Amino acid sequence: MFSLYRITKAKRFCLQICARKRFTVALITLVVTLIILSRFFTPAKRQDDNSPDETISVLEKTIIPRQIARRGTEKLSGVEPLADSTSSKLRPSICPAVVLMNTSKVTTLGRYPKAKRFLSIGIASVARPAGTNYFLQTIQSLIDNTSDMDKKNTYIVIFLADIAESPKSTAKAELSRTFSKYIDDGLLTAIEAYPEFYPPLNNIKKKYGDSDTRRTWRSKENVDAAFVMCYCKDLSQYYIHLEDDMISSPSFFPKLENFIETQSVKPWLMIDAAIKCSKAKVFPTEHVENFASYIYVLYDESPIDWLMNGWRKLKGHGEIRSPSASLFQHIGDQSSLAEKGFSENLQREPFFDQYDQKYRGRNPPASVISSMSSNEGKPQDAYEKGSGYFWAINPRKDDYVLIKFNAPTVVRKVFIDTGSYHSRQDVLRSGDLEASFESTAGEVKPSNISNHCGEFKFLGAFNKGKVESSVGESRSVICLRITVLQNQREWLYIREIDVW
Ligand SMILES: *[C@@H]1O[C@H](CO)[C@@H](O)[C@H](O)[C@H]1NC(C)=O
Ligand SMILES: *[C@@H]1O[C@H](CO)[C@@H](O)[C@H](O)[C@H]1NC(C)=O
Ligand SMILES: CC(=O)N[C@H]1CO[C@H](CO)[C@@H](O)[C@@H]1O
Repeated sequence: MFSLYRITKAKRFCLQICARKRFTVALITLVVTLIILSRFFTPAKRQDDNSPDETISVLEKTIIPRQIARRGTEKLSGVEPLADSTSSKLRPSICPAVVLMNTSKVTTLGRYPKAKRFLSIGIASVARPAGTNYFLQTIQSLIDNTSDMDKKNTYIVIFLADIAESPKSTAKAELSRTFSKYIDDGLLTAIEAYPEFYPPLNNIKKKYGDSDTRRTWRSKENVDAAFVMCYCKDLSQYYIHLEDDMISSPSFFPKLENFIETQSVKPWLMIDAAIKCSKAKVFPTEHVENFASYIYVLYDESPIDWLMNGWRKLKGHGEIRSPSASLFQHIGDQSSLAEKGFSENLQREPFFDQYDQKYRGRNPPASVISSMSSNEGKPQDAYEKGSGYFWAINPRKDDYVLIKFNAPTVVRKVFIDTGSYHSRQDVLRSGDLEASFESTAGEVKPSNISNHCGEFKFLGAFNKGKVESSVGESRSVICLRITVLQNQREWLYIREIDVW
């Protein structure tokens, strides 16, 4: 009885406790739900003060302009109308409305493009100390190294990002004087921002031991990048974010096109068209607006290259993808940040893709074979148009790569480059380039390396993994041969065989 009473009491006690527990859980759930719902139904509080959440208020302010922007783009003309690629999924964005970008306040030289192209190149430029500038050279090189056909599929947008008026006027005068034809053609556009776009740039929080001026400089660089990205986000399929002190590789457009086509891992967020200095990033434009918003929000946290790599990692695309040689080379020795001063040979690309015979189609038809076995690629790949290469295992003395022309051909010059970003050490340490010629009598002496090339004559020795040789013979060449002169521990990455 006693025990029964005890049990019943205990049970009742438990019931009370449990009921109270259940009530508490229900109450907490209700409160949490209410809090969550209230977030949706009450207007978010404005934050006009300098609270750390300033960026959120910026986002709120820009969602509305974005909706206007969308309406503004509905009636575009052109073959392929410009359209907001993410219009079905509204995401917070810091990008100003297209209607605003398409005013003389922002588009100050040239015009806001009408039709979508393959590529847009965005360059943010600020004046450097002592009047040094590189952007004219950068634009000149982009123009010179793009074929007329590819020019019709490209936009170059230069953002004059100084706050002060006078450097912008000087830059505009120089651009008009040098490139008026391309501005009129719609290839080149110069843009400017308006002060409201910029969050506070002074008293940036202390970090990394950077000086005040450096913190301001790197923070502004992030906002500058966001602005030009916003401008370009709807202009093309792919976007390159380029610094204002770079030159391009010859035929960089088809090279880039080829590199994009051959991406084996899809989708991708960002690829590096130059490695050493994070100064030429390529994005599919559907990611550009998100990326611009991301660097804008974190503008005072880190330098732009850290943010770029951070984004890649956060998105689970940590792997850096790059062509085996850079398509852009850094030329600026004088930073726009005065305290960085002048630095000689800073951040030069060790593997800059300086040649383009493959892309210009001179490499005459030939079959390419090798005595070495392959880690990746075939010997032919290093010779054919495209970003292919031949990565050979264990080069030994007397190993060779043999190029036999389908028909004997007069050769003016040969260039061969070995090594790459993917295998920096794998250059030909010791090797010769040779050629065999059609003899005047027409007879061909067979040599040991079959294929009936005839006797070989020395053209040049490899130096730092490269050889360039003018042939200087009027006789037609039957074969070219790369011969390995010494065993080497490193493998051999043959990236480029160009024949003029
Ligand atoms: C930009 O403005 C011009 C002139 O007002 C107009 O003709 C053009 O359609 C506009 N372009 C876009 C993309 O809004
Ligand atoms: C051809 O090969 C043989 C044996 O493999 C060698 O003794 C000879 O020197 C080679 N001749 C030439 C021209 O390389
Ligand atoms: C092949 C070609 O046109 N190359 C040009 C690339 O750009 C540089 C800089 O403007 C020129 O010097 C090259 O001639």
